[in-house]
Order: sequence, then C-alpha cells, then structure tokens
Amino acid sequence: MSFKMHLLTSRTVAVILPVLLLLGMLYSYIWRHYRDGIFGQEVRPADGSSSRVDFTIVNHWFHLVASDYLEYQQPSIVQGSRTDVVTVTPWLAPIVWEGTYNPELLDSIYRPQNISIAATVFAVGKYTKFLRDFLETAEQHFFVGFKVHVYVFTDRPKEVHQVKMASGRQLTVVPVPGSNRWQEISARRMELIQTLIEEKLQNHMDYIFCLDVDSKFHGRWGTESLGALVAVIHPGYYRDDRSKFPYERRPESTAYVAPRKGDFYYCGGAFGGLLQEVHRLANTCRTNFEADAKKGIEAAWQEESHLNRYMLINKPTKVLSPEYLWQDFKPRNPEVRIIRFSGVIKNYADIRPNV
Ligand code: 5GW
Ligand code: MN
Repeated sequence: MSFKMHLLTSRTVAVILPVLLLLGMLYSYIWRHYRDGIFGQEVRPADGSSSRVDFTIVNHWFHLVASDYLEYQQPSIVQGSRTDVVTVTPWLAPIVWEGTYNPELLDSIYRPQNISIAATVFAVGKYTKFLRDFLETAEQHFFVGFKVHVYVFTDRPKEVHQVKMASGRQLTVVPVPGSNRWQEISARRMELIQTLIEEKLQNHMDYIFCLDVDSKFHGRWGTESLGALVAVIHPGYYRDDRSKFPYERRPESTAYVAPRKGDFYYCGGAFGGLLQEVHRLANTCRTNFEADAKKGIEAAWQEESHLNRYMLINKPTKVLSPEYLWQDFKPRNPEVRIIRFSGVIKNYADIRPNV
C-alpha cells in the first residue's frame, strides 16, 4: 500500500514539475514583453537617456481599418503617380509627396479611431505677431475635421489673438518667462515639450506636432503625416550632397555627425509623431543640449542640430517632403506641387531680441 502511494506521488511529481516549469517560462515570457513595450510601455532608446514615463497608448498605427463602402482609384505597383521624386527611404519609411496618397481613404481610416492631435507653438517676445496668421490658417488646413489641441507657449499671453475654432478644436495658452537669449528659448523649447507631454498630454492625446510660429498653412496637412516618429525635410538642402548639410561637425558636441554620415537634413521648425516617441526625442535633445552647454559648446543650429543627430540614429518612420515646410522667400521647385506650410519672410532686426 505504502509502496503504491510512493509510486503515485513520484508520478504526480513527474507531471507537475514540467507543468510548473512551463508555466514559469510562460510567465517570464509575457512579463518581459509587457515590460519591453508590446503593450505600449517603455522601450529603451537607442540613443540618449531613457524615459521614466509610462504610456498606455493604444497603437492605432498598427491596425488600419478601411470602410467597406468607400470607392477609390485603384493603386498600382508598376505605375507610380510620382516618378520625379523618391517616395520611400532606404529603411522603408514613406516620404510624403502630393500625389502619393489618397486623402479621403486616409481620413476614412483615421476618423473612426477618434484620434487627437496636439500642436505646440512658441511665441516668445515679438514673435507673438505671427500667432494670428498661424492659428487662423491652421484652422483652415491642419487636421481639419479632427480633434486638435493647440498649445501656445508665450511670455505675452495678452497678445494671443482669439481665433474662432471649430468644435473639437481648442487652444491653451501656457505662460512662460521671456528671454533675450535665443539659446535659452531654444533649449527650453524641448524641455517644455517634454514636460507638457508628461503633465498634460499623456493618455489624452495620441499624436503631437511641434511647429515654428513664423509660418502659415497654405494647403492640407492631415492624416497622411501621421507616424510614430515624423521628420520634415528642410527645403534648403534636399538637392545637396550630405557633405554640404549644416550638421554639427565638431566631435566634441553630442550633436556631431561625421562627414560621410547622414540621410537627409531635417527641419527644426516642424517634427512630431506619437507622444512617447516625441517625448523621447525632446528628452534626449534637451539632455544633449545641456551636456554640450556644460562644456561650453553650442551646436551649429542649436536644437535643429540635435534633432538631426537624433533622427540619424532613431530613423523617422515617416518623412515629410519639403511641401511641409517651405520658405516664402524661396521660389517653388517643380517637384513641389503644393506648398502646405511655409515660413514667412521676416525682418530679423524687427523681431529678434538684441543678443
Ligand atoms: C529666434 C532667433 C533669435 C532670437 C530669438 C528667436 C525667437 C524664436 C524668439 O525670440 N521668440 C520665439 O518665439 N522663437 C520661436 O522659435 C518661434 O516659435 C520661432 O518660430 C522658433 C524658431 O525661431 P525662428 O523661426 O526665428 O528660426 P528660423 O530658423 O525659422 O528663422
Ligand atoms: Mn522659423
């Protein structure tokens, strides 16, 4: 009897042990993936400091549901609508040009997802004079029909023009201290974007775009621009060899880009993406900016240099063509069929503080 019992228990143990082992492995497998970001948690950055913020973002991005009823032009894989420009990067991120996408199709995919888009814009000192045109044209062209929340950072809240906004769209003025030093404004931009995401946007917004105020919208800027990490190609250098890009070239700087490196030269005046991606970008650029400052180094084009260094390592998942940030003084090149957003001509002596 006792011998039989002994046999039974050892057999039970032989079954239970492997089952327990399997369960343990399954648990640690699930936990590791949970921690590593499958469910939208922190992922360790490739470049720069790690972010301490937890995001519980639903990644709409990965699941595109189209309407069964919409009819649209048949796409082709042998006849491109744009053969005069390159529409994909070597890491297979789309480069957005007019004619490469169907706006109705894209909107029909994103509208049911009820996405919300935050936009930040800085108007410190005399730059408040650009706000009215910026905000009014944003109403006409920037994510029309979608939930948009514009955050205006300014030291002159009284000068923020009241703009009529469509329902679902709103504006918040965030008071910031003034400064006569551009370096300070520039450095603080990334810091304020980082804090805004941490304190106000997390779990409320899906995407964010950070834009220069000295610009106006002239054409659609919408769902075609959405991506995890979005960069805009600078209109001034896109036909040039990368050796001519105005990257930071001193190895002592954290923004350093070596001579034979670099994909495109991106704008500091417009970038965006998912909250967690832009948070990491802002955090990294600010940390690097401060590390440089401690050594008495200021990168060639301040935050734009740091942004370019960041995007070289952390490849953007969507690249916007120079249609998305042109400059009014620059004649339009033929490949640019539409100018969507463009920097206005400004009188530097008139608006910039004396430094
Ligand atoms: C910019 C240059 C020198 C000194 C101060 C400034 C400045 C920039 C300022 O006094 N106030 C301010 O709000 N800015 C913000 O930084 C604006 O949002 C502006 O669009 C952005 C970038 O500066 P920009 O537009 O003068 O730079 P560029 O390269 O587009 O000409
Ligand atoms: Mn500008």
